[in-house]
Amino acid sequence: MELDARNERMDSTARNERRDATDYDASQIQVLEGLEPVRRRPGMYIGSTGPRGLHHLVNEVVDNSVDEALAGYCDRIDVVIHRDNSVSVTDNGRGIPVGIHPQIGRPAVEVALTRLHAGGKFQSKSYRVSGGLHGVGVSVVNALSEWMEVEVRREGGVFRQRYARGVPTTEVERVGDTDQVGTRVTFKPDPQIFEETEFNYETIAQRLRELAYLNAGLKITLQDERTGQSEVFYAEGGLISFLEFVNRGREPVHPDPIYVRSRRDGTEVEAALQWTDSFLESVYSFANTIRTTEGGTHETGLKAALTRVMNEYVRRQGLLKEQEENLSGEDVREGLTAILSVKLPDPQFEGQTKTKLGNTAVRSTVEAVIAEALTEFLERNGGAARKIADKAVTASRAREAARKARELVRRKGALDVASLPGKLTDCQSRDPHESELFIVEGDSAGGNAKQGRDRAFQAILPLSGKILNVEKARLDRILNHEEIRAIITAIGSGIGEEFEPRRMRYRRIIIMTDADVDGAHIRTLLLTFFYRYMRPAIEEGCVYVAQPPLYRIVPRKGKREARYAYSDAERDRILSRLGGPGEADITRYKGLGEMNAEQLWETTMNPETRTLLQVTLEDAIEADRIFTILMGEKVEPRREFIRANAHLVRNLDTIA
Ligand code: 0RA
Repeated sequence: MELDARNERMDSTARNERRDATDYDASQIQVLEGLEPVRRRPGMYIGSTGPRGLHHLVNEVVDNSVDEALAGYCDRIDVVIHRDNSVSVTDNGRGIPVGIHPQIGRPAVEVALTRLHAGGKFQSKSYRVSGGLHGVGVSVVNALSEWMEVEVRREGGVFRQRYARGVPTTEVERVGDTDQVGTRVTFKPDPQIFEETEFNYETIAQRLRELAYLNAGLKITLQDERTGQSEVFYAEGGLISFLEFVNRGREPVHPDPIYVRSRRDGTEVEAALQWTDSFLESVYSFANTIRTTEGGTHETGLKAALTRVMNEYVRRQGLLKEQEENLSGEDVREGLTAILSVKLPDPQFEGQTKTKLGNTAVRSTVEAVIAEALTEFLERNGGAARKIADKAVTASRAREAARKARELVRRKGALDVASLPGKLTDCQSRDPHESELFIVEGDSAGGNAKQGRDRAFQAILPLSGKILNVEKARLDRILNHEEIRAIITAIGSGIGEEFEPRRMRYRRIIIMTDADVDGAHIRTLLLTFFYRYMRPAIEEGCVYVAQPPLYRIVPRKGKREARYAYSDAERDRILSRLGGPGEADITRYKGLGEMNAEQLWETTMNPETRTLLQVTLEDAIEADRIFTILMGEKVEPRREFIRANAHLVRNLDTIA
């Protein structure tokens, strides 16, 4: 959508300026009060004023356009990040109504953008996304923006209104004619509110990609005017494309995914399923395009259907012995990748993070749809059915073996704190909240860390052997691996479904590896282990990556006090401050072992001076996919990935 005529735009700007100064009346003061609470307590509405909250503004505006798409009126959304970090979201929906709101006596678009929760009252309610952090309305974004501009095309006209920090600075003005329809919202986040106002391309791209998968046929574009980067997100295959994206790097057990899309009792159920040779399950569910991380009734329905239908199948085929127990849900889901998306009126979001679907009726609806689709698939695809069933039966028997192995290990006390691994040098404190565990690559670096540490609260666990790739091993093998067992025992809070964050002996677990390829590999293996078997530790922000310096720089003149650089850019900055490269001696650290104990403490371990990267799961799907690509069996995608993302950890993490 282009602006219709340039001189029209200039005219209206001139008019607006006059109005800014004079046209304030009582109703606008009231509007201001309407959004005051949002500016006073932004966290209540958008979660935080950090990077997450900042990006939430974009999601919020985009969600409104997606609602228009869900209602069937819009098939295109264009997102532009401008040079000044303002963002435009343009859709070709019906356009926010501009007529006078009968109760309030102001144009509806103004009401929607300046009153709290006003948005939801207008738009066709049936599919309004109304849970979690989403659905708070564009007015919240308006309140938290230095300025906002809305441009509506409908009823033959182009209408525009501008705002500053949620307060209109112009009337809703008709600025041109058009035969198009749609809405464009442009906003610039308020630096008075946000710690940082710079948008991250990848963060925005990930959500838009996900939205395109969840809305087959919806075309979303992203353009970054700061860098010239741009992308088109469009998935004709919808969830099947999504599944293929997640499963890249995994070896499917059967070639064609199981796909169903069905509308029943007012709920649309869409699912794509495929088993792979992985030992892990990846189930991703969504309700009205919101990721339901905590699951809920739709996910329960899916799982119930899978377990029931697969048990019926293996019994009918005689694949389980009479006396053998039924397959458990976990057995059936081993290696399964499933994407489930439901769309329903009035979704109820519950749970700690409001990402658990609560609508009771959805459970049986989803169960029925999935059971029917899976039964039909198994009947029609004998070969695939047999492979899926064999995998579940093998999983069931292996799980029984793992249970016995775990029991044996437990009976021997190998996972108890009482039998702390000999290699662990523990700290004096018993208070997890002040205790830190450094997992250190190599015995020599481990030795330095032991000498350099503050024994009051820092424990050291050196790793000498190789770390098992947990992506390729079942639990029984993982539990028999010495290095992994040392980690489990030292942390002391169990693993997998029995993991209890409250029993963790350290609330900070710090991975400290060399800044080379081997170090990166060990770090990825460790992160994979935490991700797969101690995920709550990551979710609760307890896992960190240490940042040893890359360079030691000693000036040739003056006091010759050493400086440390953690990146090439920092090295160059320090050098230019010292007067150029000839003015200092530079050492490049290839490994932790090259630092002495004192240097290690000063640069990497001392809480006063160190930098830690906190590992977060901003986007579990992306993390899952990346872990699989990096750790899985398929070599081709791995190469491709490493080429595309040279600095991998930073892609998974946000900086603390
Ligand atoms: C209220 C009513 C109608 C559409 C919208 C709101 C609407 C809101 C947004 C926000 C971003 N894009 C949007 N597109 C539409 C429907 C009014 C009618 O019946 O024409």
